[in-house]
Amino acid sequence: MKKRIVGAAVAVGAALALAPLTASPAAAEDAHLSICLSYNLEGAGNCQSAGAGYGISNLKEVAWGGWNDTISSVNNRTPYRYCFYVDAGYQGTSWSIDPWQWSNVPSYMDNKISSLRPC
Ligand SMILES: [Ca+2]
Repeated sequence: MKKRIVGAAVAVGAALALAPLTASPAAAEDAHLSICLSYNLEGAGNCQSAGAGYGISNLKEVAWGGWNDTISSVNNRTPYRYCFYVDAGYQGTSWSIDPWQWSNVPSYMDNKISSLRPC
């Protein structure tokens, strides 16, 4: 009985010791990277963040969905090129921004973006 308890404690200790090693530094860093979407020009005011590497197929369906058709500038703080579309489902007229760049949304896309994804 005593031997089994000791064995279990060792197993738990080993699992805890391994946990930090399984998360790669790159993955941990990615969690802090994001696309910052602003409804003002030049990133002024509040922005909403989309996680690095993820797409949003319909801005109406996210918690901050009131931002559909409102985005006027974008700050891409990720290593991914991102494409933006005037329609949900990555459809319609599109525009892209390179990694680590920020830009005002071009006039033909201003206040029209409804979806975005790495591309
Ligand atoms: Ca739209």
